[in-house]
Amino acid sequence: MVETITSAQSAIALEEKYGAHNYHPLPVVLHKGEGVFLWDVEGKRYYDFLSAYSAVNQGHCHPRIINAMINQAKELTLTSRAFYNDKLGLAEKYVCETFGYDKALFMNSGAEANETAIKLARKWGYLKKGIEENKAVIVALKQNFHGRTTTIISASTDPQATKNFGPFMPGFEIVDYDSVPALEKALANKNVCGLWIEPIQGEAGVYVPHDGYLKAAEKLCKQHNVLLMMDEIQTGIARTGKMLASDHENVKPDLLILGKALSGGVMPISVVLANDEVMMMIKPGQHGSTFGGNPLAAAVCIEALQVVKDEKLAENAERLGKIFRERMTALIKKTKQVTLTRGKGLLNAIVINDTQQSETAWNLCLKFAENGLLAKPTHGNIIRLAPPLVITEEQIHECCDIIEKCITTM
Ligand code: IF1
Repeated sequence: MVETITSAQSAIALEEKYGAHNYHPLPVVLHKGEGVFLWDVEGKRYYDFLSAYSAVNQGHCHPRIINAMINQAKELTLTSRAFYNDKLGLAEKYVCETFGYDKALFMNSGAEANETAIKLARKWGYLKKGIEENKAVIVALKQNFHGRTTTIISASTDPQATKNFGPFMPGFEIVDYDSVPALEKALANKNVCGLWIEPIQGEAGVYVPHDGYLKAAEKLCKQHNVLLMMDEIQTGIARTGKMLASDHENVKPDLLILGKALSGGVMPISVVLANDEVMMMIKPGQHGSTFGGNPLAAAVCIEALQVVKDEKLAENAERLGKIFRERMTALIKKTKQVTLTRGKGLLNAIVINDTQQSETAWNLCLKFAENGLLAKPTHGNIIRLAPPLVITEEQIHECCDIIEKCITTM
């Protein structure tokens, strides 16, 4: 007989005993999700202000996405890429037309998509830019987060991500985020094949660069014949108020890296988009994945993106994001507990008046949970607030009331 979980305590105890301790979750055991809401095993309802790290922009268990998944699952789920299937081409065409690129390469996790972009940039660097073998350099930014593979963490500046996981992959140069002079200097090196950027640094604490930074990066890349590799895994798919965060500055990356909400959170789907000059560098047998581009993912991806367009989620994020930040700005005037709010669209953070090492943000998140709202600190004093994009104006105000009440009575 299959065991079932009857209490929050027993669920937590099971994970503690049998699961690796690679996370420190809030003590909430979730059982069900619908739209902006989650329910725990005791039936308590919460507003979700994490959205599975922006993977469920379309809301939990969106009926259209779930239906697309079920219908495809009944037909065919996986063939491998040893054969063609009748869904992959449709998804490739759909994402190419949506984002304006010649070709798409589907993978699964965000980390894999970044790995794919690194390989593409290097291959292009050797074959097109004429970089000497094994000398290619990718420029990355301080406090970046691109995933957790050994190559990706080789570009990380966070000791949590790197300590005792060496030796590391060579070929990365790390420069200051949001500094154009730093890019000018780094990209002048003739061995640089790619500049690897998050348009807003999520894990670092929702750092929004100054207006014009991405445009300047794009211009410098063109000037120095360097590929602009944009990691929009967290910022893409309407989260920041446009389909892509790059759209705010009319920037068109050479390599566009997407994941998370590309599936609406129902399965891992990621993709790298590029034009032929870059994508055609990879020949049969040189890159791939058993699950990448499977027909189930293809069907889900098309529906997940169509929902974003049909429900105008970018417009909703843009409009409600403004209201949200206005409310937080008003809160800052009322209390000394919050010092700053920043973000774009519905990717926002508040900074608590305390040190990075403090537990204030954690304790505040516990209080949010008690009051029916789920969020998670990114650092000791920063809380990321990112609800599903299907949230309504009335709900945003209700959530701001909860946040305000918790903070002012802290
Ligand atoms: C975890 C943060 C979010 C990402 C960007 C690639 C990936 C991510 C810009 C890798 C993943 C996640 C993973 C999650 C925590 C999380 C996160 F707190 F670290 F910053 F979203 F806010 N590029 N972000 O944000 O994608 O391989 O995970 O599919 O626990 O690691 P993945």
